[in-house]
Amino acid sequence: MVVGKLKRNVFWLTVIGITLGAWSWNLLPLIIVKKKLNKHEAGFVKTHCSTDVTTQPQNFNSPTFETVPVSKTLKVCPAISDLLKGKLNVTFTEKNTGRRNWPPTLEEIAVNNPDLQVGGYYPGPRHCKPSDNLVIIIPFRDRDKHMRYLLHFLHLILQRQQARYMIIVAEQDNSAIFNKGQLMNAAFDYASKLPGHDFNCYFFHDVDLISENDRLLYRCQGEDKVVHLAAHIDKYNYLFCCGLTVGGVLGLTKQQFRKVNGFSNAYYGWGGEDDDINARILYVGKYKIYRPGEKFARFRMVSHKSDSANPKNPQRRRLLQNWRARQPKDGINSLEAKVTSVVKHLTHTRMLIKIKPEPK
Ligand code: UD2
Ligand code: MN
Repeated sequence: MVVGKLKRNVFWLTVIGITLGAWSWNLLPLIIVKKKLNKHEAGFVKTHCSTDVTTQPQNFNSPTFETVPVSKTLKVCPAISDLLKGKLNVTFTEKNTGRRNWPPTLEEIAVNNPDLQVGGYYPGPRHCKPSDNLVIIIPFRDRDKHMRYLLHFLHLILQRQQARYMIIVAEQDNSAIFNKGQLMNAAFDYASKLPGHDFNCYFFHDVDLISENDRLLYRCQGEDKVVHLAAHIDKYNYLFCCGLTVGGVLGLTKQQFRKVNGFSNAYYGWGGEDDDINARILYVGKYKIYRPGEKFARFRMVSHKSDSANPKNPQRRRLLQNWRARQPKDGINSLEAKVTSVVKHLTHTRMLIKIKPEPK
């Protein structure tokens, strides 16, 4: 009797055990997927609704970020895309365009670029695999018109170049003196950690510079060279002179930017930060600087006055003198700027960044 009861109990316990086991086994993949999703979302849903006047309608700010996996079977895109047009008609004068409004609005730019995904992300052409995974970082405050000119031209250029890319506008969130280095570093930090992407090439891009030729490629050139594109600008009669170093449009791989410790955070106001990173590139990274020839590398600068909150930095020469002593501990490893919001428009990711106040 007792033995029979024991056998029955063992039987039922086994049945319950197997049922529970199978149930949790079925649930397991679901639990894992959910965990991944949460992790994935956490990277993107820092997004807040924007109060910015240039904000697009809410549906453009969807909190999800669709990353389209690039098929492994695709061939790498040709080194020179056959979609390139060459010289472009870059104009800032409305009457030269035959349009009613110039520059276009963000909504119009989005409509002109139907393959963009939220955050200003373009996954690359459908039929080939781009060689780089590119991020364009634009330091910004109070230059709305310039930004729309740039976004209008740059999206079209990059898509014809068959790049896979994302555009980030790194906007200073306070009225303190402008600090371009901190904005660049904060945007690099954000982009280089975005889940689902492995951005390997970063172009730091003044908002007011437009390439006049789409044959000038936004592409990194390996680990031993950094790329300086903006050596010939209409404002300076296309002469590479007058103390220009690596300002304007500068491209580094992720590894190169980390090696030099990014930009210095110490330059408040106009000037110096470009010369400082120039020294880091040459003497810490020991990289060469690749400057494509003037045939293609020509830029127009939207004319602008100096910004009242970006006065010439009186400390810039003194700071530059001791760049080497600061470099190991002043850069992406010591960044104290705070990202206050990230808003994903169709045309770009807009980061608002509170920079560290200038030490007294
Ligand atoms: C030169 C450099 C630039 C930078 C600067 C000194 C070139 C071609 N450019 O530009 O890279 O080193 O000198 O700091 O060598 N900005 C705003 N709002 C502001 C102030 C600046 O958005 O209120 C951004 C914007 O992206 C602008 C950039 O910072 O294009 C550089 O400032 P700039 O255009 O006033 O300086 P510029 O033309 O002398
Ligand atoms: Mn400028």
